[in-house]
Amino acid sequence: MKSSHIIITLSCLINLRNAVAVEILRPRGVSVTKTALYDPEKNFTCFDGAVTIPFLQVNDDYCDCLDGSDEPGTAACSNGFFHCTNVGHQAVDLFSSRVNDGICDCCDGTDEFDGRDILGGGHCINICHEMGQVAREEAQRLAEMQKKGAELRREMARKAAELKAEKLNQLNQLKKDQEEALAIKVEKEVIKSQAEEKENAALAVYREAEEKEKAKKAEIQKEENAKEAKSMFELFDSDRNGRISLQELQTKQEFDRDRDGQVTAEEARFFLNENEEVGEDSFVAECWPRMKPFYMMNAGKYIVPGDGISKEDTDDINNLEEPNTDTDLAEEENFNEEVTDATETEDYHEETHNSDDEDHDDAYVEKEEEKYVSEVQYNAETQKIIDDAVNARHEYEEADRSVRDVEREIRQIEESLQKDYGIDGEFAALEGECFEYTDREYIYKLCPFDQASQRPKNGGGDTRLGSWGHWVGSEPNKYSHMMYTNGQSCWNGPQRSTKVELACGTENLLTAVSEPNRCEYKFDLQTPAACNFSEDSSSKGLHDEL
Ligand code: MAN
Repeated sequence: MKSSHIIITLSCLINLRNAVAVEILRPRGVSVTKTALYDPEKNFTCFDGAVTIPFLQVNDDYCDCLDGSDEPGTAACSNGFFHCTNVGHQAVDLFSSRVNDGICDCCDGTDEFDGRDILGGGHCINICHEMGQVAREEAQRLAEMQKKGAELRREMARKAAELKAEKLNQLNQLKKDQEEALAIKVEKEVIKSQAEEKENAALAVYREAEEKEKAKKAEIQKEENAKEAKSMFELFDSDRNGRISLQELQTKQEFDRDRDGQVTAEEARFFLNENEEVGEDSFVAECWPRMKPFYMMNAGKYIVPGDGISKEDTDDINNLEEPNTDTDLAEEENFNEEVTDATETEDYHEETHNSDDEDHDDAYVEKEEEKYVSEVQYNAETQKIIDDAVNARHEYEEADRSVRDVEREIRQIEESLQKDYGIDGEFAALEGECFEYTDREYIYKLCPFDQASQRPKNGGGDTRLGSWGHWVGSEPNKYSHMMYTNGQSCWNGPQRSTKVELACGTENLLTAVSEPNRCEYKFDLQTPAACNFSEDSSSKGLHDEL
């Protein structure tokens, strides 16, 4: 059995202020707080109460207790713990497997009581004082940083409260503005309705006149079409018998629909509306409207609907002309030559010329009509009514826009007032600010309460890594982590998201960014807003074990 006891003389240092020498008798690897459980005058009962052994068997390098409590100072129990007192620094509980393993784990060297130090090549030496000194200085620095951070946090919270009060005032004012704007809108709407009622009544007279004018124009047009049709009838009725036959039409090359050089009886019949011959009335009413487009086409005109030509016919004709291949062109040239040689040539040209003129006339009429619609000259009284209505509409639109503007501002302020900016609103100051962090590949950007993004260093656009979602810190500090969600979709993966871990610091700084899982990012943000200073945390790490 190895020595089961050690006498530890502690210069018990309480913050290094009062040096008091005390002697405490306790087995190796036992903390001061557990000393009473190891009384050399009594048998030892395992902590789990299962077995009681003679005290001599404590630390005898044989594991008697299932909970390992009889071997606090040896490696005999695999589940035991060794307590390093580490006077001058922090006490530590080690797994007992680390006792006497040739590596100095405790800064006071007590875990290697046979003195071996494989790594250092000599004996373990007590370096607790030096380590404690460094730790205390670091703890002091941290405490000061946290104290300063906490002051800044208070300032941020104070400003947030001011801002909130300001926003509430603004909201009150805006609600009043909203009421006024709504009242004006209602007023303007009434004025607009009245003005438009008057305008409609005044314009009704003009609309009626317009309709009449249009009908008159249509009548004139109809008459002109009939006149044109009659003159064409005379032209085609070469035997002057008052009827137009298939044979008469077959002499007119213009009706060669398939352009094979001759007008067949079928082609002629098509233009005579499937009749063998027609009299003037049928010609005027049914045949000429069918024929006219072919005349136009052969004169190289683009046909527009109207003049008794249906939209379908017009489209047919125009579509016929489109696929004008080289062969088509050649054929057309031949055809024109033939026409020039023919006896009807003069008539043909004359007629073409005439219909050209009529075309100009049609266009003129149409233009005039349009002009009439858009540029009607109203009398002074009507014009005033129209102007009043235009103004009333304009003023109503202005009033409506004012209402919408005020409502938008109200919405923005209400949204901002509803946002959770921390216990004291301390995080509010981060809104509107953006922080960047650059690694080897990307420039990361965090705009708190807005969004997180990533931009390749060597150029390229921003990738959205998430929009502000909610606080996700676990209790008691919900405000330790932020979550930004619904970022750009990852190829074959989830939508990007970012978790921001907040730490206390004396300035707002993005200190690290990583991507622990593909398209899931972690940002580390330092900010005074995260400094929740308390006396406990300020003194943490400064005490050592008595
Ligand atoms: C981009 C970046 C990366 C991400 C991959 C996923 O390259 O957004 O952060 O891992 O896309 O394909």
